[in-house]
Amino acid sequence: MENYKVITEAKKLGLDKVGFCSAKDFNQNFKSVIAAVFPYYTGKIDGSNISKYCFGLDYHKVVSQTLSRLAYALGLDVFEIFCDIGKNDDRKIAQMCGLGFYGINSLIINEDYGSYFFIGYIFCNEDFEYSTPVNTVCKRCMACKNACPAGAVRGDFTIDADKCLSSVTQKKGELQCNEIAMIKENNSVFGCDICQDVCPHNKNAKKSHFDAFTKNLITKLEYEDLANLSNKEFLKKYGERAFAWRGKKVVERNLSYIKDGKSEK
Ligand code: B12
Ligand code: SF4
Ligand code: SF4
Repeated sequence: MENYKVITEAKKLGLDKVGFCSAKDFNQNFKSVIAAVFPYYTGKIDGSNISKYCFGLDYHKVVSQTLSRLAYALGLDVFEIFCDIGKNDDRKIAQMCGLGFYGINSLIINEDYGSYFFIGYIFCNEDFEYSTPVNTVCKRCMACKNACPAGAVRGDFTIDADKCLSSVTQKKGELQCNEIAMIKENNSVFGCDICQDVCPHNKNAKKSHFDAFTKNLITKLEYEDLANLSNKEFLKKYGERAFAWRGKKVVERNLSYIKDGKSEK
């Protein structure tokens, strides 16, 4: 299949950055990968206590619906769509597809959207002219390493996922004292954006043009929003949001730490 056919159909769906690589290193059952970026930045919002990637609708659904439409428009019959699931390394695929470079914060960054984008892709059996992988890296200013509240940014393009606040906020069960303190200090109900917010590549990041990520945003949660909801009601109210995927208990727990932290002051 000609690359331009994919590029043209992708543009109609709002996908302005797509790339192609061989599937050989990622999935033996397919020939090629078509990857795309899904920007989610909505501009500076004060007072939020959840991560930017959770402001809009759940990206897993948005990405898979958009890529399903693309696969349909291209007439693909055998294909598989991924975003954030499965054992594939999404960042490696994006880099191989020419969609961005590695940051010290371990994320993939590009000139247009900084690092505020999701990565989604289609495995298929078409032949393409493959993109040139991006072999540059970020500015290596180390602002992310210095700002990380968990000391999780190692400085070699990897992070210590166990320490990472984003991971802590998503963990089920009881948290350690230092983890609770980190949630309180950073007012983090779900996710963490610190190593992205300080990155110079994000200074002029373009805003998202996807309605799903720019309309009906939830940028802040209060303990009272959840307090009287049953699990079923929680899912009804927030089920389409990415912060809901670990269930009500995790979000409520984090909110309770923040609420307690405030009353102590
Ligand atoms: C597990 C996971 C997490 C874990 C661990 C993250 C991590 N960095 O490993 C936690 C919960 C902490 C997490 C947090 C976040 N995540 Co996450 N996460 C994933 C997931 C599901 C798997 C990642 C994984 O397997 N890591 C383990 C190994 C592979 O990572 P690693 O040790 O860092 O290895 C890298 C380096 O070795 C590097 N590398 C290897 N060789 C070389 C050579 C050179 C020269 C260089 C420069 C680099 C390099 O490449 C490897 C990755 O490609 C991916 C989706 C997927 N399936 O890929 C999303 C994904 C990485 N997450 C994503 C997002 C958005 C986030 C958050 C921003 C969300 C938030 N706001 O809270 C944070 C960011 C934290 C951070 N600084 O990384 C996006 C990133 C998009 C982007 N622009 O890069 C992804 C790709 C999901 C998606 N499809 O959009 N995440
Ligand atoms: S997401 Fe937060 S805790 Fe995790 S590496 Fe980045 S700054 Fe550190
Ligand atoms: S803050 Fe600096 S070191 Fe960290 S990813 Fe951005 S440019 Fe690289």
